[in-house]
Amino acid sequence: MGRFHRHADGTVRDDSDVEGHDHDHRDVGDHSGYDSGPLRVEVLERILGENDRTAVANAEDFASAGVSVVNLMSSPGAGKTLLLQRTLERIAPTRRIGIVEGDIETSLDADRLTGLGAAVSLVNTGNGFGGECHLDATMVRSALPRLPLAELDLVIIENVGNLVCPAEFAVGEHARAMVYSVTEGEEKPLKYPVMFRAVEMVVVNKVDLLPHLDFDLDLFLANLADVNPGVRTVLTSARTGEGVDAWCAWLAGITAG
Ligand SMILES: Nc1nc2c(ncn2[C@@H]2O[C@H](COP(=O)(O)OP(=O)(O)O)[C@@H](O)[C@H]2O)c(=O)[nH]1
Ligand SMILES: [Mg+2]
Repeated sequence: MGRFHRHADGTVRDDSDVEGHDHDHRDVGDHSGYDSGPLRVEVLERILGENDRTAVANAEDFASAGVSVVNLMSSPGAGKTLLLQRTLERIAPTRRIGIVEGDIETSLDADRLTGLGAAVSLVNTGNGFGGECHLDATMVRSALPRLPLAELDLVIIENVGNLVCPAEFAVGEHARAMVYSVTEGEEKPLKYPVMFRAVEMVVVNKVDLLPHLDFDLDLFLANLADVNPGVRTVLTSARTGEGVDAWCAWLAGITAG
């Protein structure tokens, strides 16, 4: 697997129905600036085609287990793991939760999520997956035998921290969400539109820090609406717990259908 990524060229990619993709007309970006352009496009098409076939296999396994699956993405440090700790404290007593924890190296985050009532399966992309900056469908598939899938209600995938690459790989999930920290600035939806368009929910986290920042929340929300009109948002502080119930209510509405 090489480090090939589709470029943010303004096109919208909807992976919510991975079976509906037209594999023969994939948007693989403009590689004409490279001498190796045609080769790059061919390799990229094959990588993405293989990924989508595996994503369909994952989706079939999720369907037969009757489990809902959310792909949670963000920049490094936006607060995915702390939000998931708060989430498990609230919902693991009443729902059977599995976590796929994606990191390049270490079990640090998987360790933080262990002991909170969820089954946790770690994928280190540095261990056999070339140290990739995202989870693809094959990596998620490698994590599934370590989860009691048929006994679970909901699987949450904590993707590798990265604001670009994870959005480009469907993994068979039913919904996609991202955590965005108010420390990241107002303009990132405009600079990283592929990620912000790929999700149905943006968790705007670390709102406890707002009094100490010059972050313009209204401007951020306007930029977000420019690239993804109608996307759901919830304001949270994973530190104080503010807004986490609203996030959990959204999670409860995700169905495997
Ligand atoms: N003040 C504040 N800090 C937070 C919040 N959420 C996460 N953090 C901190 O941000 C850092 C990164 O959080 P982490 O959950 O590891 O982010 P991840 O890399 O997206 O999984 C840690 O020091 C967290 O304690 C929040 O809502 N408010
Ligand atoms: Mg984390």
